[in-house]
Amino acid sequence: MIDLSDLTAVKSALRAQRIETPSWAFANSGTRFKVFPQAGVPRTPEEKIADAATVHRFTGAAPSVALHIPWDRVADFGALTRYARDLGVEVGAINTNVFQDEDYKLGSVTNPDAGVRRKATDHLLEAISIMDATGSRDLKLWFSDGLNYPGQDDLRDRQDRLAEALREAYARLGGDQRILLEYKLFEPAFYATDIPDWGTAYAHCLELGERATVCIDTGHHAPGTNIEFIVAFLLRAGKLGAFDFNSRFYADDDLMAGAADPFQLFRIMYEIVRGGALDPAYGIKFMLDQCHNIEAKIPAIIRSVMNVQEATAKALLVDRDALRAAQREGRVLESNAILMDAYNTDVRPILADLRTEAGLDPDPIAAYRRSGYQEKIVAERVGGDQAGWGA
Ligand code: LRH
Ligand code: MN
Ligand code: MN
Repeated sequence: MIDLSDLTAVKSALRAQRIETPSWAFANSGTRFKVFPQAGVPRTPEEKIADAATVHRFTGAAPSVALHIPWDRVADFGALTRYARDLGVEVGAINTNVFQDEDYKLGSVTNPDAGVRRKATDHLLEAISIMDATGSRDLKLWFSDGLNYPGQDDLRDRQDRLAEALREAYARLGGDQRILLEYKLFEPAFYATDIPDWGTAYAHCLELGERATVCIDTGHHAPGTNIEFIVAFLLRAGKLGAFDFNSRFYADDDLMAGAADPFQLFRIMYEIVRGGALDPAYGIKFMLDQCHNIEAKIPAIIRSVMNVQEATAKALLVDRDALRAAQREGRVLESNAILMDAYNTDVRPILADLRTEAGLDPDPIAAYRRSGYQEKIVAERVGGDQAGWGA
């Protein structure tokens, strides 16, 4: 059993934890078969930010919101940043979108056509200008680029084109800005993706330099992939920059973080704790990247934040000294039991206490339901926005 008599260190680590919400998760989304519109969803970037601020108001743990360009393009990003701050949140990572334009049918930065590559690279540079205006530190890059058929294009040339575009974006970074490079096994391309895995992302980040690190989207792997191994490896190499948390059963399902496999989320967070990377000062961005197609969006995002907190609390409870000793002595069953003891501890009372101590309601979802916010947005917002897909 875990000793819960002194939770000072665990609580202070949890208090410092920050989880970034994605603007697009507040908007309508769907599969390629159907978008089920919900009443009260945001129609503008400002309304998405207001919803993100609401999640922060009830959780106290989500003080920034990632934007996706062009979905969140506005005329004045300085004004949008001030608007966010007035509501108590910061603008977080700027996500690029080079996957929704006719021109990108055969790829964006890896397209065989130099003109298309120029257009895609210019979008990356534009995103950095938006970071200048919003004070965002992170440029998050995901490319849908890839091939459907063997022979369709030259696999190796595409890597050269990718490296060239990344170099140009990297050279444009200023101050403490950095690139977070995301990978994804497949989809929309089915035969070959230009950044299919962490190894490819890592190799490109190494070429770029120290301000380029890898973003792990938990839904972007083959079934059964040991994601905590990737976390441990990248942390050791100083190349883990961010997470896009979500759950998957089969593909890039984008379900609530911690819903499909809370044990996996715990194992990931254990490697984070083990690597000393939980402290916001370490610089890892813990983001959500989800789509709530059939469930109510704001409570689903609150739930996801809570699930990440619970996995983290369990990871913090692992008796690391005992674990190290058992591991060194090769006591296999005991090592495993030490980890499982932490995982099997009910940490919800700890988090409830923490919220109460912070002046929050111990049950954020119930508090949200009671707040009347949902009724207010349903009444005020007519004709909600679509995040971008399924259109
Ligand atoms: C790609 C992805 C990437 C995008 C987001 C909307 O599947 O995970 O992070 O920017 O979805
Ligand atoms: Mn993602
Ligand atoms: Mn994804």
